[in-house]
Amino acid sequence: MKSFNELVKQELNKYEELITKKNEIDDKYNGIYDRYKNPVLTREHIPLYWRYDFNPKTNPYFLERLGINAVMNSGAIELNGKFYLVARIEGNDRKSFFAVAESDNGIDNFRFWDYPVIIPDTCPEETNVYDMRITKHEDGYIYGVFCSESKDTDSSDLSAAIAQAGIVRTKDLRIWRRLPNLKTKSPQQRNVVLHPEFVNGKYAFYTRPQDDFIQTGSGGGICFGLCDDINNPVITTDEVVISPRQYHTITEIKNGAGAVPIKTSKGWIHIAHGVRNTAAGLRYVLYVFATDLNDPSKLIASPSGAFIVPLGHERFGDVSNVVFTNGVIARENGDVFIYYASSDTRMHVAVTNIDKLIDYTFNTPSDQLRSADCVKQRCELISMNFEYAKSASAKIDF
Ligand code: M1P
Repeated sequence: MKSFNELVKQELNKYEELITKKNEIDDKYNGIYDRYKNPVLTREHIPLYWRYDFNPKTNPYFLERLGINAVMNSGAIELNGKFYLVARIEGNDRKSFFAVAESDNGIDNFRFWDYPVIIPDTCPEETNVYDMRITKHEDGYIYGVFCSESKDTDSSDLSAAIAQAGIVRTKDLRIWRRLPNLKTKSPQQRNVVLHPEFVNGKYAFYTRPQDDFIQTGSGGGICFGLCDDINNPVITTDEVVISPRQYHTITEIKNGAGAVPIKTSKGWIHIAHGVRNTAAGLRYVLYVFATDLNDPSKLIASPSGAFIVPLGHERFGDVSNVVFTNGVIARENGDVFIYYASSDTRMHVAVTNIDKLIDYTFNTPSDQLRSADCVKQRCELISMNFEYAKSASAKIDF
């Protein structure tokens, strides 16, 4: 049997090996982005001193005392050339909290800071917090907007809950001040994102009104609304739908804003999630749309179908068949790092650049909504390729 010290050494070595492992591009090609082979964060990336008591007197068998179940849905930001993920960590007790992980290159070697994020505990009824979107706002603050979940005490159903948008702000990701939760006309809100610029001099939010904790009900999709005062955050305008749910598409059951939209020369590019139902349960995929630079409530491009779907091992986990994003880093040099969780279990990265993302967003044909029209659309592409292959300049043999 290994001694206490041997076990400690063994686990610390395993941890260091994992954290310092190099990541590599996966060979799955679509031209749009490169997926990386290894997850960037998993529950094994959580420091051992968050999980074990290292004192042999109080923990003679070196047992894990406070285990971690999953590391997922992470907000993302670049500060002073470093990449930061504000990850959702879920303990074995099912409660989520936030923690900052830092990397020099955004694709591997993410290391958590010593302590999790301490959010001021201002809502006694709040049971769980998760899925923080990080917005570097033009007012000079970094905002975190997250889901604040409480028990629905008016319901006789033990599991009934209420989701609201909690708001915090910081300058350095270390000291966070809590603002009141966002007020909207909807009884529940999840997947709320703060737009990085003022719109008509106001703070602008992407919302996802929902009638119930899980079902969006009458909620028509991803909405947009304005707020006069971030210290008293109330959506004073109507929440207008900018990316609707639609029958027989990837957003049929629900959708939700993902990362903070990316400002490009052609418009704001949004990477969101869409949900459909299947015999095996809900399937979450990522999709893209764009809104007008001057009026971010106006949809200007809607490439057809899914942008990222769960593949291979990504399909399995705590909530299988799910990919979810709430963090993207678009760098000054044009590189775009898309952080996404798979199956509510672990975090991955896919990397592209702004030119490819613009090309994808504005030149991918839109969903024709009916099989007959979709096959027509595909046949046009095939005929075009056959024509091109016959031309003198092409050297392609299909
Ligand atoms: O389990 C999948 C996702 O479900 C929720 O997303 P939505 O509100 O769109 O259904 C979120 O709770 C998210 O955390 C989770 O990953």
